Amino acid sequence: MRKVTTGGGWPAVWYTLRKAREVGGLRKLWRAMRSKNACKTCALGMGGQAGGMINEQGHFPEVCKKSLQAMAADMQGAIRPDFWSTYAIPQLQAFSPRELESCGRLTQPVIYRRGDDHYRPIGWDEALARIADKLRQTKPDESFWYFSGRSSNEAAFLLQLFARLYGTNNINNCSYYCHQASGVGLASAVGTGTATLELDDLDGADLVFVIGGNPASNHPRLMRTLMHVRRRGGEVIVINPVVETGLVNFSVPSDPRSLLFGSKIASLYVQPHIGGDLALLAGVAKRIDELRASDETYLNDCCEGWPEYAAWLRTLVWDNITRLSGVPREQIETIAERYAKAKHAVFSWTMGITHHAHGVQNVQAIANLALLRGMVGRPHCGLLPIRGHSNVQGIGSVGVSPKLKQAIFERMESYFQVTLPTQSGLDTLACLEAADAGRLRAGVCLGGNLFGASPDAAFAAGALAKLDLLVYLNTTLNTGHAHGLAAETIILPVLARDEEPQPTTQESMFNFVRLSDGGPARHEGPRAEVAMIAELAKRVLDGQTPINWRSMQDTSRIRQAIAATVSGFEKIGEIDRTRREFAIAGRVLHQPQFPTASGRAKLHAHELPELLGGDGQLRLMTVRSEGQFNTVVYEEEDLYRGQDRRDVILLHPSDVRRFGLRENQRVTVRSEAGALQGILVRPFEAIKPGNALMYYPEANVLVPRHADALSKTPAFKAVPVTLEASPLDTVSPADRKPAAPRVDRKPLSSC
Ligand SMILES: Nc1nc2c(c(=O)[nH]1)N[C@H]1C(S)=C(S)[C@@H](COP(=O)(O)OP(=O)(O)OC[C@H]3O[C@@H](n4cnc5c(=O)[nH]c(N)nc54)[C@H](O)[C@@H]3O)O[C@H]1N2
Ligand SMILES: Nc1nc2c(c(=O)[nH]1)N[C@H]1C(S)=C(S)[C@@H](COP(=O)(O)OP(=O)(O)OC[C@H]3O[C@@H](n4cnc5c(=O)[nH]c(N)nc54)[C@H](O)[C@@H]3O)O[C@H]1N2
Ligand SMILES: [Mo]
Repeated sequence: MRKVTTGGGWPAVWYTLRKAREVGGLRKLWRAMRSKNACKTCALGMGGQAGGMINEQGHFPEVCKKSLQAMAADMQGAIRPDFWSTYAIPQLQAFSPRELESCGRLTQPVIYRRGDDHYRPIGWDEALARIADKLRQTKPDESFWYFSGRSSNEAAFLLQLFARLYGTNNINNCSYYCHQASGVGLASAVGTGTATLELDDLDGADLVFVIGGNPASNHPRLMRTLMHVRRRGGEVIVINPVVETGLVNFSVPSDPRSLLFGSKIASLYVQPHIGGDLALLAGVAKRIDELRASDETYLNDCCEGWPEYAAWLRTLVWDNITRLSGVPREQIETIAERYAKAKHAVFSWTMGITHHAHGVQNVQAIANLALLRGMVGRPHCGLLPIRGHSNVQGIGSVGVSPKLKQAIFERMESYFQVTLPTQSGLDTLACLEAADAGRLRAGVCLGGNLFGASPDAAFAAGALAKLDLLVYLNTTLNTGHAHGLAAETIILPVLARDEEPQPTTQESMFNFVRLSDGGPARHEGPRAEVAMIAELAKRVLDGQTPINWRSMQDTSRIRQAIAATVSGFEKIGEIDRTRREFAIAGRVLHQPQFPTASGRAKLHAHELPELLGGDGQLRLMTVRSEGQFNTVVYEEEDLYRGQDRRDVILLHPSDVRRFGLRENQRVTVRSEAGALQGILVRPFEAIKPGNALMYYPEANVLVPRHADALSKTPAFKAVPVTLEASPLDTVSPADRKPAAPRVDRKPLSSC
């Protein structure tokens, strides 16, 4: 398959038309996309009167393939009632992630009990009664509560409240697999865990760093902003071991000039080794110091640790920096020179930075570099973790975390007149480890795919299998429902955001709270998340707390509680009346006064880590393709990297030769955690030699459970692997298409 040379553009437009046909016409899709609901995909915060197509500055329309995919997925027909008796568990396990997603919408509660061959539909009353009974028989600290980032602030607040009053702090969200290192790193450096700037600030930036991310594919709407930085004569410096097509050239569909002629994005593209960022960022900082381009007044007045940090920079040896980063000294000097000239620099990053055993240190190193030139605490510059799920930030803000902030804890106790548990709670990976050790009995998952998202897939399946009860609240089927099976597993079907009967709210990565109106249900059967959570809480805790759980089915009642207990969210209490979306108070830093104990920012010196992998090994990153959203795969091909299927490993041609391999030869990829057989070797010029790329979630078989000690985020992007020729050898061209469904498929859903 040929690799495209530009991201976005006409393929994105044709794709819109194709998706529209699949869901019953352009008008239907357009109407769905225009409903006033925050966009379901990334956390850029699209919303407003024309729904997922207007950003916080009112730019419209922004076509994004991802939001269309997510919308079309929710507009699918219902899974047919005979699906459950037709497909036994081993057949569900044989479905690919894409096949599971395209089975259709979940509309009935279903139950699987160990020893059965199939899931079986059950009534709502029976499902909720069984869950409530089991929870009442379980010691609270033998349960865990996992949240994905798609649900509303209201559902998240209510479920964490229920779990705490039930008696546990084992409450966590997908952030522990995502941006936790950003939260921890930012808090240690500047005192806040979120972006220090707002969307408007980007309009004045003359240099944007894009580090360890592929926004052309994962945050397409950011591309318009990057295009404008270049049009203004500014710079975009990309740091990534892979030259991602869309970061070189992108056609912004809503901009006629860009759509026709394409837009240059990166003005400088730097390729470190996987895990080489810490050395690279330290090298840039060292050069800034050598050039005397640091802002001494700011560093002395507004920061702590400058003398120690400066002394450390001066001890660093260039040979070490270039060896550990994989970037030549001249290129590091070029980055520093361009940064030295910038007046307003923004530093953005994503998973290439956080998915490492030194993820927090990576984030601190980015903050160091920004602080060095006084780029935090002024308009038009700052630190910008580019978030993943559309409401992952909001879910964290309203209390989904093992430890509540002290202020929220106290206000929740006094507002609800309750006593909250104080024992320490477990992060996401720790929950799986506790389950594996037999210390947990029950789990509740609000959305997401805990099995598919976790490292070491064999371990994750084994850990979940040790539970007595696992409850999933989901919209569609995913690999977790097939492989993450407890002795009793119950799936409860939920309404998507734009089908909710009441308004809900979400928070963007720019700390902006959006209002979603909801809309008519597309299917009979799924229930609103809040209604279901309130009902379950009533069944488990009725009479034991002063809370009237039935009244908590009302989302405006929950918003009153959030307004009273979560600082910065006061305005959410009036949003039903005012309909005014708002920026959360106290987050954006336009003055160099930091919410740390001393009021100053802090610089951190680090030990530079050795590159992973010895002789005969490659460093493997596990990433997203252009056609997937996390564990949900919409298309097998990856247009931007020129791949027609997902069971591939991408290597630099020099590594293909070095290991004596051939294109399309099948290999076994082996790591400390496991092995994947029959993987096709694909030469890929765009990757830095010594490094390799595979697609998540399939590659989670290979990812060990090594996590960053400070943030508990697994090192999904740094897995040493070896390759062995596979007995299956080379694939014939006819076999190059994605594997045909391995089960006899009847029509799965009815529209
Ligand atoms: N289409 C689509 N959009 C999405 C998602 C999706 O799955 N599909 N997921 C959403 C979510 S939850 C998230 S968190 C974001 C994820 O957004 P990204 O972080 O952009 O996604 P990844 O595919 O994990 O890609 C990470 C990038 O990091 C680079 N990289 C890998 N290792 C390193 C390294 O050591 N150093 C550096 N500098 N770079 C490295 C890879 O080459 C790749 O370009 O996207 C969100 N948006
Ligand atoms: N190897 C490797 N592993 C990774 C990563 C990686 O880059 N490499 N990335 C990590 C990252 S960044 C993340 S964020 C995690 C993702 O982890 P999760 O958030 O746990 O997983 P998703 O695949 O986003 O969850 C998809 C499911 O969400 C459900 N869903 C969709 N909309 C709704 C809704 O409105 N309500 C409810 N209740 N359910 C809904 C659907 O049923 C769908 O199947 O994976 C992590 N795992
Ligand atoms: Mo994420």
